[in-house]
Order: sequence, then C-alpha cells, then structure tokens
Amino acid sequence: MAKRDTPRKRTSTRKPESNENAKTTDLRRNTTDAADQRLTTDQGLPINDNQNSLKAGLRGPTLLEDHILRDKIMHFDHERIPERVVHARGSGAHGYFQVYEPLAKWTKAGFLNDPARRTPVFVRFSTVAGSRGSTDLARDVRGFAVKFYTDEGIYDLVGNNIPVFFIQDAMTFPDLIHSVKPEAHNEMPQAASAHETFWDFISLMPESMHMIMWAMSDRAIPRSLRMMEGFGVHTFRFVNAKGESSFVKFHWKPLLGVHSVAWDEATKISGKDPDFHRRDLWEAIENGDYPEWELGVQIVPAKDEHKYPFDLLDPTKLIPEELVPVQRVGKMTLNRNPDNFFAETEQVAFDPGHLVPGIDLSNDPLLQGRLFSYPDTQLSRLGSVNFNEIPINRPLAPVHNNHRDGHMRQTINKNHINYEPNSLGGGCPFQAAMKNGGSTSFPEPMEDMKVRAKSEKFMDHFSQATLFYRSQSTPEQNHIINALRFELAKLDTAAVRERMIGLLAYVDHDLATRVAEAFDLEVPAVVEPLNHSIPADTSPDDVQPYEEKPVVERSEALSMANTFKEGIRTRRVGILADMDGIRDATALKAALEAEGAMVKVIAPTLAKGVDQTLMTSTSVVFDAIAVVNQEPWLHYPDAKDFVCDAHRHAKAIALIGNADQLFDAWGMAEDKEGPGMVHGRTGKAVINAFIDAIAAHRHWAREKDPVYATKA
Ligand code: HDE
Repeated sequence: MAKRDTPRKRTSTRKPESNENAKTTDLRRNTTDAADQRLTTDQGLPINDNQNSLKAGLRGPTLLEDHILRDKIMHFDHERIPERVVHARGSGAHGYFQVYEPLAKWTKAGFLNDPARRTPVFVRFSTVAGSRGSTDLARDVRGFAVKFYTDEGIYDLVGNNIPVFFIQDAMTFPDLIHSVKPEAHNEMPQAASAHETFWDFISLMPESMHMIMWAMSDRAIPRSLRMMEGFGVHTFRFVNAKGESSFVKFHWKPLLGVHSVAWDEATKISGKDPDFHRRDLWEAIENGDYPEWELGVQIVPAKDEHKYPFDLLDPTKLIPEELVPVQRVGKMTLNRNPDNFFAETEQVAFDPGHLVPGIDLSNDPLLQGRLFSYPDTQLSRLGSVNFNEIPINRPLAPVHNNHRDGHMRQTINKNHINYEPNSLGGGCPFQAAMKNGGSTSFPEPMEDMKVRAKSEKFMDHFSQATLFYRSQSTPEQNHIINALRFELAKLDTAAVRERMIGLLAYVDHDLATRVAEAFDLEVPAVVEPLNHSIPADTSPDDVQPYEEKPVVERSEALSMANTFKEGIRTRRVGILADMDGIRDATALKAALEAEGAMVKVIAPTLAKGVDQTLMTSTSVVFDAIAVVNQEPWLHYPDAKDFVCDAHRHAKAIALIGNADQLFDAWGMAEDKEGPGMVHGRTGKAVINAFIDAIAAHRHWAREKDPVYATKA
C-alpha cells in the first residue's frame, strides 16, 4: 500500500475568529497546524509505517523491541482520567465578559470596573448525578461554572442553574451524593434521582425541601443550556477600594429567556439524542448565534445582614427579588467552541477559592467546605499540584511564586532562589502591597465559641419551599406534582413515600394531597412547623431572638411563565412535507429562517429540498412543527408519533393545506383547535400566527394529561 507523506486537508467548517478574546486564549493552545506535518512518535521520530507492528517474518510473532507500537498502545491505555465525582457530564465553551458600568461603589475587582475590557471566560455546564456519557436530559440540577481569566488572576464563579442547594452544611454533601448516585449494589439507575436511596435521604432532611421543589420543577429539564439561569447560590462579599464590604448574590440571566421541555419529552430526547444539550450549544456557536447572559447582582449592605427572616449564610434560601432587586451589570457572550474536549472541557479545574481582589467569601458553611474539596478533587483527577499549568487552567495574569517541582511540572524555573524572603534574588518575587493589587481577606470581626451547630434561622426549612411552589403557574405546579408522583412511585419502601408526603404537607397541603392521591395515602395534619430543634449544648448567646421580618408571599421571578417570550431566534422547527407540499414547505422555511429560526424539512425520502428523512427524525428535538397536507402522512405511524408528541408536549403546530384532517382521521378532532394551533394556507397571516405561537415557546394550557386531575 502506498504510504502517505502529504498532509490531509483540514475539513473544519469553523468560521474564522476575529475578536480580541480569541487572540488571548490562543496563547494557551498547543497549535500544531503547520502545513507539512509528518507523523512522529512523542519523541519526534518520523514514523514510516503506522499500520503494521514489527514482526519476526511476515507470519511471525510481534517483537518486544517495537517501541513505536509499545508507545502508541501505552499512551492509549492511559487516555482516561477519573471523571468528576459529581458534574461528570459537561459541555464547555469560550467567550468573554464585559461590565456595563464601573461597580467601584461595591467592588474594586478590575474586570467589574472597566467597561472597555473584555475578560476571556471559559464556561462549563454540567449535570450532577450521571457519569460522563450519561444523557443530557436527566432530571437534575445543571452546573454553571464560569472561569474568568482576569488581569488580576483567575476568578471562578462555580454555580448552578438553581439558586439554592439541598443541604446547609458541607458535612452532609458526601451523604447527599452517595444517595443520589446509582445504588451501590447494582449501579442503577444512571443519571436519575428516582430511586430508593435518594428519597430515603431526602425524607430525613427537611432542609432539602426548598431545593426539592426546584429539582421537581421544569427547571431541572432545561430546553437548552443557552436558556437557563445561573446562580452563584452562596452569598459572597464585595469589597471596594475603601475596604467597605457588602453582601452579594450572583445571577446569570439568559437573553433568550428561561425555557424547559416536558418530562415525557425529556425521556424521549434521552433515547433519540442523548447529546441534545451539547449539540444545541455547539451548533448555536458554530452558526454564530452566540449565547448571551447578563450578570445580575443582588447587593445587601453590610448593615442589613440580619434584616431578613432567613440567614444570608444559609444556602437553602434565596433573597426574593421583591426584597432586593437584581441589578444587571454586565454581559457574557460565548463565541467559540473548544478545540479539544479533553484538553479543555475535561481538564478545566474550577475552585470557588479562586478569587480576585474585590470579591471575597462569606461564612456559608457549605461554601466553606467547598474551599477544601475542589483543589483536593483536582489532585486526584488531574494527578498533580501542577494542574494549574494545564493550558485551560493557566491564568493570563503573570504567575511568580516559589512553587517548584511535582508531577508533570511544565515551568522551567531559571534560577535557584526558590524562597521568600531572599536577598540573593533581589527580594523577588516580593509581596504585593494592597495598593498594587495585593489581595487581602476582608477583616470580618470574629470571636465566638467553637460549636457544631447552626444559627436559629437555618431551622426554617419550609417557608421558601412554600414561596416557590405558590409562585408557580398552574401548569408548573402540575408538573411538580407529576414529577413527585413519578419519582416516589419508583420506590419499593412505602415508609419513605409516607415520610415524603409528611414533609410535603409542611410545604403546601394541596400539593401533598395531590401527590398522595397517586398512592392512596392520607396526608397527615400539620400541627406546627417541623424544624430541627436547637442542639442542647448551644450557647444561649447564639440563639437569636425572632423579630418581625419582611416576608414575601409570591415572587414573579420564580416562575418561568413570566420569562422573555419574544422572537424565535435559534428555535428549531420541523416541517413535514413530501414533494407535493415542498413549495409550501420551502416558503415557510424561508420565512421562519428570516426570523432566525433553524428549520428542517422532513420527508419520507431525501429528495431535493428535503433535510431529513422521517425515519431519522422525531418531533421531540424541535420546538415547533408544521405539517403540509394530509397525504402521505395518514399512512405513516412515524408521522402520527411525530405530530402526537408535538401536541402532547404543547408545541406550536401549523397545519398547512388540509393537514388538519389528520387530526380527524387519528381520532383527535377536538385537538386541532386550541392555543398554539395554527391552520390555513402558507400566506402572511398563517406565517405570522405561527411565529407568535413559536415565540410563546409552549402552550401548556393545552395539556390534559389525566394524572393532573385532582380527586373530586
Ligand atoms: Fe460542587 N463539586 N460541591 N457544588 N460543583 C465539584 O469539583 C462539592 C456545590 C459545582 O464544571 C467537584 O472539580 C462539595 C454547590 C459545579 O468542573 C467537587 C460541596 C454548588 C461543579 C465538588 C459542593 C456546586 C462542581 C467535582 C458541598 C453550586 C462542576 C469536580 C460542600 C453553587 C465544575 C470538581 C466543573 C464540582 C464538591 C456543593 C457547583 C467534588 C464538597 C453548592 C458547577 O470537588
């Protein structure tokens, strides 16, 4: 066989990058794009035959001396590193952040004070429970971790898409994660909380009830990583140049609005396209539809620390936006896909302890535990204290210190002065004065007893769970009830289910009743708030008196029903049309694409003007569908599934020509009318009505699943 000695053509369709950020992050890339690339060993030896191992004769055994074969196989044998113990399944992207106005009043952080500065970022989104290859559409919290490569060093905002957490103290994190991961004896189920050990743990942890409301809501099955909010969860501190501190909660608000899929749809997407979220993010960036989020801050002046009925240090509580509005202070844009998944998305190492001057920690006991966990995890995952030298983790700010050696050290330190203070090195590297950016911790006054306990306000486990539930629209509440029915029905132990109904009764009695109906259980009467008692050995000084505090009964910001619903940019639309309907389909496609939608024409065969065959397609990967004409769909079971699923999942549906007759033929005559259903010929009126219906995202009012019904 002739040997290749010429380079293959690059086939990437990637658009050339033009922004500043690309230039800076390129510094960390190991680019070997030279035109003439000969295949070599890791030592640089050109390889003449990459197909045949070295043998003693044409039919003889392979020789041990074949170092080319041994090197290749040995490298391959070690290609996997331990996956993250949580958040193993993730997708990443590069981009930049820009602040709108200087935030000097609150923080001295340089990247939050210079509107002209574009700070490069790398973002990794993730699920929590599943392994690296698990489905994107699991019911789960999504990680939302942002690494800012600031001029003052790395700042990591390692948050989630839900603003609160299951537990209040780092001490119980391993228990929580053990309980939700696949069960220890049989490694099932993958990427799902619907199993015995998780609900056993939760039913004994009333503090988790607020987070459970979020996790059972549609927030846990996002439509797209580009359409979910992000939260720093903990309360952090801002510190300004005068040394004054205020408390801050961080938010990411997606400019496309917050949208989710239906649960039945999520389970079907998991089968049809387990990479649905990853693909969606990748394609949007490749198409130039760069995802954007505004950074929001809720600022609480130091003097207001004890003003609220909840403790700012309690990560199971949020600050209702009615009490402290979210101020939008800057924008993050993701505009470049990683070049190499392993080198970037897999090796990126976040740490809530990566801070810059002007942003500091609070005493949230969950956050405090994380400060130990992340660098410790990097050690076992990435194998060395030198993980900071991996290109994706390297700061753009210069690094000067006396760290030396260790596994896989990259830096070649060129002199022998590896201690401080020193005189032989001219005192370098020297400590930075505060005025020159030297970081200091906020000098929070502190004098107290050592205790294993929590402050009194941590003991209110239900009022914000109730606030969340009561702030949801009716369809959202129905989805929570249905999710709880699904999860609890998967349990073998009736006592766990009963304990859960008991806890739900403290959140909302109607909620508990409607969940309990599915199991024929009685809801116990609620006598008084079920809170942990304060441990007997707590100092009386630590028990804070209860005062009148501002209370919010309902918060609009907590419901996705109130999200942004204008425009159809990046929405996916599938049009069923055979050759007789191709003209209508092409016209509709052009009109929707002009509004920024991503449209596919689907037909039984891959003829001209057709993008996908019916056999390879499914409506669960589209946001809206159109059907042109009744024929030939009447005779295709796949077409019936396509349309019925779209209808059940409350999507916008356009029935073009006589396609509405399909609904009569399929025994769904009454379903062809209703919100989000558009009929007619492909004229302006129909197209505009369809665009409005798609922009609304979902038409939940159409849902009529019998399990939602309340017992008479
Ligand atoms: Fe994490 N978490 N976590 N976590 N977490 C990790 O760190 C941990 C918590 C979050 O895309 C691990 O580098 C403890 C809250 C995200 O690489 C590990 C506690 C929030 C990611 C770890 C928490 C998070 C992680 C695994 C309780 C939301 C993925 C790999 C004290 C604010 C980051 C790694 C990425 C990852 C520990 C609680 C978010 C094991 C001990 C609360 C987004 O170190």
